[in-house]
Amino acid sequence: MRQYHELVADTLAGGCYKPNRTGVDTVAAFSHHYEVDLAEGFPLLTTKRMDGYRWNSLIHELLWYLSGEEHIRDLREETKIWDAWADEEGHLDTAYGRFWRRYPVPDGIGRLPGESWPEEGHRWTETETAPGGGTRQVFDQIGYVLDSLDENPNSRRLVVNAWHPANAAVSTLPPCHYTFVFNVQGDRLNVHLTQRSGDIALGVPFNLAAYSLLAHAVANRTGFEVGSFGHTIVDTHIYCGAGDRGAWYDEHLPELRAQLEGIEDRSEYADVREWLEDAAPPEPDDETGYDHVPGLLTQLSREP
Ligand code: UFP
Repeated sequence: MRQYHELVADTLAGGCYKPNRTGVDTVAAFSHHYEVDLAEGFPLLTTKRMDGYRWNSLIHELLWYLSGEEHIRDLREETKIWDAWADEEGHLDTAYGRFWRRYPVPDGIGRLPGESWPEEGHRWTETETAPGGGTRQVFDQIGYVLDSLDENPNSRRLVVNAWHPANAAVSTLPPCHYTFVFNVQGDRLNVHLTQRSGDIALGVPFNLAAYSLLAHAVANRTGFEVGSFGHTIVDTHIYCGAGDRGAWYDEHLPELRAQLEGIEDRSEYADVREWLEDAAPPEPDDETGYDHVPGLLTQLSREP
């Protein structure tokens, strides 16, 4: 897929070296946007394996989000992708689906003290029992979007937000793909996803496929033609260090190199291909672990 290969190429050509919390260093770049017209075909990468267990995981993860569950007891019957982030009982503090379907709302939010929550707000709110006892009010963002697409499809407020600052501040993995917007143009339903952090080799291929699938599902349910998927990624990165997670990450560069082989117009990517052909996963220095930095920067500073 041209847009994905451009993302790889732009990050490698324009990115800079960036250590991060994982201990495996990245080549990272700031703010990339692309669009895919879903009416022309489904954006499942063919240059990377996305079938079998991987596709099954993607579907069940999306269904789990839509269920609004805050535990993975059912999900882990199907896929292990969230196991590492959950406790023995299956609870985890990353809360995509929970916030999609049950975003916490203090009673009377947005109102002055003493004023009541407007009647129409109750359509999508529910009172549920909080884990520690007592009750809390929650808001179903997906329900709101589906109803609005029926009743007011030209709305520019069809936002679903998975980011809760207080949760994000303490979560072991705050949402990467943290907000998305539905947008109708004519009879086409478009979806735009904003992602704060995108692991190009591992995460992004699944993120773009999952939201494209969601676009199809919502278009199907609401009677629109499927439109485009737009994706903005703030920190795009490729892991290339040989840190404590070792050989697993060393596969990213060779794998992306293989994927770029598939690009049709090779002239556009000549320098990136050259870079990739030369690049080897950097070895960590005994003392600092970062002795590959100068070499990496020299390679990255080549004029395009
Ligand atoms: N990541 C993705 N997509 C996801 C997901 C994680 O690319 O759907 F859950 C990657 C991005 C980053 C890491 O490399 O996982 C999260 O680390 P951080 O929170 O430090 O950005």
